[in-house]
Amino acid sequence: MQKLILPLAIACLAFSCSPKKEAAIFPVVIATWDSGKPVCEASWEVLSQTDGRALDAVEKGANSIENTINCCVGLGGNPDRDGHVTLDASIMDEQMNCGSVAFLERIKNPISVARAVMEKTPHVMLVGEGAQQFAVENGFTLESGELSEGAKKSYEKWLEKSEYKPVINIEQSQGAGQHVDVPKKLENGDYNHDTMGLLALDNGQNLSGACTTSGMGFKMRGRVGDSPIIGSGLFVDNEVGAAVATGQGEEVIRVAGTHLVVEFMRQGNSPEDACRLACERIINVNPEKAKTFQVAFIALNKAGEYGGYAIQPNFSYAIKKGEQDTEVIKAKSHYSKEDLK
Ligand code: SD4
Repeated sequence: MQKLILPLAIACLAFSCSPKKEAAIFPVVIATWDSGKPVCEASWEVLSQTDGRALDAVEKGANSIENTINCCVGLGGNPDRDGHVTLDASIMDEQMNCGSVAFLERIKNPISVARAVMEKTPHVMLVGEGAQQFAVENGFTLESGELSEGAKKSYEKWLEKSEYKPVINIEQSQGAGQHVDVPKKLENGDYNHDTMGLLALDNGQNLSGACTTSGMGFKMRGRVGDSPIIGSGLFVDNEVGAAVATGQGEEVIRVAGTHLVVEFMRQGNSPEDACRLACERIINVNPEKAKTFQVAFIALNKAGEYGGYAIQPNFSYAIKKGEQDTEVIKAKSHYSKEDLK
């Protein structure tokens, strides 16, 4: 018997036959939330070209939503508790090149600054003033910093409810004013997020990913979430697959969420199962607390298979491949609406 197995394995390696896997389907792009639909379509303009690169596709998709006014991505997003919009973004290509920016203010396209960090510096991450300075030096416009109409309104409402007053000499006031919680949910009952994460597999069968956000609305000034942290908000391993996260960033950071998803895929799990296992890892940290926040992952493997999974219901993601129209898929979740009643 053993005599047979070895030649079979060698033959399989030589002809790269893998009996369980179906032929890879590409190009394909997936993106978080319903708002991922137009984002997938923007990415498709690149991916549909024979030599369209996944990296260019995810940057284009991310730019397309950064250029619109919405609650949670780009300069139109909800501000921090002191009234400033601060942006986090990361990007990663098929060669493990990666770049990110965090706590970036007054720059419209953080994902493109993250790409510039990746391509023009020896570093992975730039933050705050330094990131802004780098952006301006590289031709990005310094915008006014004014809040969008929608953000102004939500901020004023939040101020009323939280009664938050920025404290100048915080050291002397022994932390007064710092006990205001970041709301897990917004006024309309939605979870306080809608980060755009997207993953693409191009015609050359290469993977890339991007993640861009204004983070949790009304966060503490200086707070950075998972989105710009490679291995937490985004991870791409061109041998295996890629994953991106959305939701309560702190919970994703503590388990290095997207790296975990990719490692679960490496162990042979489907993208959906890998996302589910990573959600379960987070839930196991504190099952009671996990009932109160949302975390969701989406993943795409080298064969073009994709999936998503969330802790709470109502997470969706968009997918575009081949000639098919972009589809929005409701992801499975650990908890159902009934569980939470
Ligand atoms: C954060 N993960 O800053 C981000 C927020 C988010 O959908 O996902 N929004 O924690």
